[in-house]
Amino acid sequence: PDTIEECLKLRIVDGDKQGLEDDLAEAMRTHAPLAIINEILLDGMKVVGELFGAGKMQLPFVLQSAETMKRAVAFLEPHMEKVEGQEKGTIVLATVKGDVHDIGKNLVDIILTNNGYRVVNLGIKQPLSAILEAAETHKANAIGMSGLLVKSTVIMRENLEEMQRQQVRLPVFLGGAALTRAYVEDDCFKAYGEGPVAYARDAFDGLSLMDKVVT
Ligand code: B1M
Repeated sequence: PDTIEECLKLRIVDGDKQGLEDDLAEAMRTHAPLAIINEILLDGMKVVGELFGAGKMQLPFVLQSAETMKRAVAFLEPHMEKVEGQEKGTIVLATVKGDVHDIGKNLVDIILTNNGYRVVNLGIKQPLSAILEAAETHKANAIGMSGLLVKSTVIMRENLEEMQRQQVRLPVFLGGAALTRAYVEDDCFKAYGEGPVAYARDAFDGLSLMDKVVT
C-alpha cells in the first residue's frame, strides 16, 4: 500500500496487528482519531463484511479483523476529545439476546461517554430482563439496543412488545446494520404501543437522539 490510509484499511481486512499502533500513531499526525475510525477503519470492516457475505472469507479471519479493529479503537480512544463537566444523563446499552456483534455498540459507548453521558454497557447477548433491571438500577434516561443479525431485529421488536406489556415507557434507540428506519419507525413503534423508539443509523445519530431525550 502506498498511503497510510490504505495500509490501515488493509490491516483491518487482513487482521494484521503487528505494528498496528505505529501505523495508527503515524495516521494521527494528519487525522483526528475519530476520522481514522470512521473514514479508514470502518471502510476496512465494510470490505470484510462483503467478502464474508460473498463466501470469500472464512469466519476465523473475520474474527481476526474484528480483533484488529478493537485493538485500533482501544489505542485511539484515549486520544479522543472529551466534553468535560457534569454528566448529562444515563443510557443502558446492550447487544440483544443471541447476538455477539459488539464493535458498533462499543463505538456508540465511546461517543456517548466522550460527550458527557454515563453509559452502562452490559455487553453482548443480553436478555431483556437484564436490560430492564439495569435501566431501573441506574435510573437510566434511555435504553440502547444493538444487533447486527436479521434475527436480532425480530428480538428488538419482541423486546418492545414485552416492554409495552410491562408498561415501560423509557425512550429506546435501536441500531445495527440489519435494521431499517422504516422497520423501527413502523413495526417497532407499533410494538411499543406507539412509545418513544428511534432509529440510530450510526453512533452520532445515537448521540443526537440522546441529546434530545435529556433536553
Ligand atoms: Co458477523 N455477521 N456473524 N461476525 N459480521 C455480519 C453482521 C453479517 C452481515 C456478515 C455477512 O453475512 N455479510 C452476517 C449477518 C447476516 C444476517 O443476519 N442476515 C453475520 C453472520 C451471519 C455472523 C454469524 C452467524 C456467522 C456464523 O457463525 N456462521 C456469527 C453470529 C454469531 C452471533 O451473533 N450469534 C457472526 C460472528 C461474527 C464475528 C464474531 C466473527 C465478528 C464479530 C466480532 C465482534 O463484534 N466482537 C463478526 C463481524 C465482524 C461481522 C461483520 C463483518 C462486521 C460487523 C462490524 O463490526 N461492523 C458484519 C458485516 C456487516 O455488518 N455488514 C457481520 C463495524 C461496526 C462499527 O458496524 O456494528 O453496524 P455496526 O455499527 C454501526 C451502526 O450499525 C451503528 O453505529 C455503528 C457505527 O456506525 N450502530 C448503532 C450499531 N449499534 C448501534 C446502537 C445504537 C446506535 C447505533 O444505539 C443503541
